[in-house]
Amino acid sequence: MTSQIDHLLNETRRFAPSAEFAENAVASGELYAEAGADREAFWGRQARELLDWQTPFTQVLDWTNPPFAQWFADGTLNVAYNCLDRHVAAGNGDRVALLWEGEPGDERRITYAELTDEVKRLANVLTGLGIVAGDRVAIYLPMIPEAIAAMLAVARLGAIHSVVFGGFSADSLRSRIDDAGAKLVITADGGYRKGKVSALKPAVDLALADRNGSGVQETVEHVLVVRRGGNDVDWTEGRDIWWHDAVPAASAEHEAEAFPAENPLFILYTSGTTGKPKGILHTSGGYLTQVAATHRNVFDLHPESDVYWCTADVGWITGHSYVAYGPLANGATQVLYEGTPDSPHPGRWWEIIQKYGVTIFYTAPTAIRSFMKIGRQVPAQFDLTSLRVLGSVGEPINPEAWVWYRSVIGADRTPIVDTWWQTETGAIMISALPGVTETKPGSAQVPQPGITIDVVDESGTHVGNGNGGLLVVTEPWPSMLRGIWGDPERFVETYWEKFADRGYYFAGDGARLDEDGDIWLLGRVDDVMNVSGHRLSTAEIESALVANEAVAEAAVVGASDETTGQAVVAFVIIKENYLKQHSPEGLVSSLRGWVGEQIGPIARPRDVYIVGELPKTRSGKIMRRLLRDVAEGREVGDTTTLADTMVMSVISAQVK
Ligand code: 7RM
Repeated sequence: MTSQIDHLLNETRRFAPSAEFAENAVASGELYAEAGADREAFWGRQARELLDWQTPFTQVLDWTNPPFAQWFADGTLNVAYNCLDRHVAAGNGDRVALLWEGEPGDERRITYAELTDEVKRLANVLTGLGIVAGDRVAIYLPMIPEAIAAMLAVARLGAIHSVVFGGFSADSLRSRIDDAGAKLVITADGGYRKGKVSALKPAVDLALADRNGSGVQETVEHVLVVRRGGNDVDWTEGRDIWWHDAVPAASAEHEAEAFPAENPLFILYTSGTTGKPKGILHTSGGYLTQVAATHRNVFDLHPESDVYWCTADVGWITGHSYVAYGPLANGATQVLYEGTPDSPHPGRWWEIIQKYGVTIFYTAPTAIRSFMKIGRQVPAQFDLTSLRVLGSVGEPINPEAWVWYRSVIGADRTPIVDTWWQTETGAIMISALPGVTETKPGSAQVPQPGITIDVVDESGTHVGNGNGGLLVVTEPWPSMLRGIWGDPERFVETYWEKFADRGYYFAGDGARLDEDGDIWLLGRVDDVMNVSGHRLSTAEIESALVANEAVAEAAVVGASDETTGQAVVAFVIIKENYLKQHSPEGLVSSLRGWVGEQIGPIARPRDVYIVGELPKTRSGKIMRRLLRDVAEGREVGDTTTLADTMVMSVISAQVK
């Protein structure tokens, strides 16, 4: 079998950084040369310059027991000290850390001095509740400042947090609490979502209770509850504690103890495509080094003047690395927003950018495409001229969405950084540097300085420019996952066995190197289609569909086919005005022809289904596996990780 993925779509637009941007950029092209000459020396310098170490490390990398890496192992540091106290000590205590905006429009501005004070008090509260280094604490909160404070207070004690996204059910919460053996849960009564209070505490109560023979949860001793929603909650005396009773009353004196660089920092569960969630484990010194370095270089952060906003929830890795740890380690000022993009009106995000003068904005392609669907007249009502860098993460961003983002949101002026990385990689691995790279819409571009990536065939051989294959990381990197919580065998098997003889990390994504060696992500390898022996990527056919003016969103899957092995089946959302003006039959046939013209006859979809929604995870990724079930006429599989579980029954009905 060949892993060559055929490439058919051609993109020729190019966007070079302006001379002015390049001149003031924090990262220059010299970083590549430095890292290329001596990778470990490069990371050693980053770790020393970006972080404060209590005990300096003497060895950068220990890779004597692969795939179990140790970075900066004999150094010690405190992660929370690096995100808080040292900025205050350096005279930046009055700098705003968090510009928080609640969904109803309430706001809080929290300086570095204030956040440090709050985290110290909370650390004292946690110590009083018996939390010590190595203990696990589950955090189940809305996007409020207390979520950040909770992560940092746990880190300050050398304990391990497991943030569970507030949209997850009591069952998901229970399995994550059980797997980690959490001793404490930090939650809220509720938070605001789409104009209403969405309760959280009742889900915690359910998760800890004896239900369906689960037995009462046994490791959790206390539940610390923030009042945010104002909704009524049940109370378990002796177990439950109000944050507002405990934290303000605690002492604000707390000295941060230093821990070894390899002290675990957090567990974050990823659902994966099948089976039980994996608890991805990250540690301290290497993780903080790479998130700080990439946050600074990729977003061209000037902490004294920039206002940064990453829209991810802290329940995802993007919220860990680029809301909590990266920005705070770098002393950035950032917006934190509680609610949904369209509440109470479709211009809410643009209003926030205008209000706070956001200069760096980082979001996901799925959000960009949903704004494209609404139309440019909404952002046009707001002043977005403060923006100077735009970022994308989470899925391949198709060239049409990339160009729309740059032109409508970025006024044809801002560089775009398309950042590829994973929960497992901890930090950005592939991206443009905005003052250096000439960008191509749809390409994630190049490995970050100090990161080594390749695209290989099934045997691990480099495919060469102009070819597609499997994305691998060829050398260990500072923020790499250190394991799967409680399951070292699954860690080795999932990521390292495929290319064991070469020692490569297998990311599970398909990618292509273009003629210049720039990287184009092609989607998950599991989603690649094989049509008459041609391996076609989901990303390319979806890009072609979205490039048609009638199409707002598209998902493509391979369905088994008697003659071609697999056939291309497309699910598309049509823009409203086109739906009114054209017959569905006409749209379907013109889209089949369109893909044939754009890419080639081999990619022409056998079926095109017009649907109202696509199945997405709560972090916005399309779940093609479920669409494949529909396309092959099977019963639809497990839908529990969907943001909206009704979507699949609607799609199944539409397809019939
Ligand atoms: C950060 C995050 C990881 C998977 C990854 C890819 C996909 C993420 C991009 C992307 C193309 C990108 N972590 N992915 N970023 N694909 N271009 N810029 O999303 O663990 O939740 O997902 O997401 O398939 O393997 S994650």
